[in-house]
Amino acid sequence: MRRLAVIFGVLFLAAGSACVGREFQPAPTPLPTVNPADVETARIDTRELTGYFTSVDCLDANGDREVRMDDIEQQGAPDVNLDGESNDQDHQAFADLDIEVVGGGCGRIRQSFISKPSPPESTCDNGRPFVVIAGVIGQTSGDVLTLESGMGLRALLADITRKADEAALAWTLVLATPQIDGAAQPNAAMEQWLDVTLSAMLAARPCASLVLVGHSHGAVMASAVAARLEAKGLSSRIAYVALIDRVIERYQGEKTAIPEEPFVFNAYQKNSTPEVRNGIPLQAAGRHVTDQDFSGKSPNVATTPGVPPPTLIDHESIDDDLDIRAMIANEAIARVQGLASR
Ligand SMILES: [Ca+2]
Ligand SMILES: [Ca+2]
Ligand SMILES: [Ca+2]
Repeated sequence: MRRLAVIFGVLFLAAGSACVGREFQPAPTPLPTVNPADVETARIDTRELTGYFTSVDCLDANGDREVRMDDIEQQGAPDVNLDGESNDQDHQAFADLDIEVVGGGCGRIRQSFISKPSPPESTCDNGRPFVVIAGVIGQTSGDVLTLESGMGLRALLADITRKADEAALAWTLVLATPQIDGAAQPNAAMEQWLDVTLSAMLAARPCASLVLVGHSHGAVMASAVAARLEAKGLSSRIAYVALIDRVIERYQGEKTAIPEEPFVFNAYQKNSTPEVRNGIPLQAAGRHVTDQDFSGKSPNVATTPGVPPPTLIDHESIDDDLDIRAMIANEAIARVQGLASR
């Protein structure tokens, strides 16, 4: 019943945004925001994962246009310690949170998804290494609930979870957009949100490491968040960062920070027009960055019947490429295993 209601809601919202425009604004409908009890299913490529979605701008419970810890205490916190409930330990993680929102009703856009751990009972006590697999989709994709958005990045995340299963690693998946719609500074707000939630997840599980991947603006977010975590002394917990065609055009958060210590794979291409839609080498001297230019590569992507793939890889297809996805998934899990065996 709940699922039906969600599907109906999505159809309604899709119809509303496409046809109704500004003349008619339906009354704000409360969304399930962070409560881990509001478990839903997310389709991540061919995997169906249970977890819950967050609409960060909808968390301003007291309506003062700031999302802070006192709001989180009223609304329930994301289950960042992954024990299956929203409790005080989760609330404490948000002690320094301060996200300014535009106000006037929340935007009903779901900006992040956190899956339940797999396997569910995994803790650091059982000796099994744990990895937080976090991915940020590209800028044009509004809602992480929408199946049509960020398909390549979702498929990459599914690849990484399958590799983690093969390697007998426990994991949790985090999927996010590169902006919090409804925040005064959408990109910077998500940098803060992911910083807080991911560092809390790592703090709650001393055996956990982090894999962070992103495409387009999601890649800018991934590098910015990795740099923030490093500034908190967490660089030894970051197993691997993969940036896929990192495009900074119109990104309004932290565009220049690249972490010093973690391994960063920067995959880019130069075939798209205009030129600002191409990734660039980071040439981050002194850092553990590997730049790789895939401009000469024919895309190895699933095709729609009757629609030929582009001759050369471009900004839209680079995240879908099966070869690049396999490279990243293999390297990510190898790095996690390398950290775990230290
Ligand atoms: Ca507030
Ligand atoms: Ca909890
Ligand atoms: Ca794509």
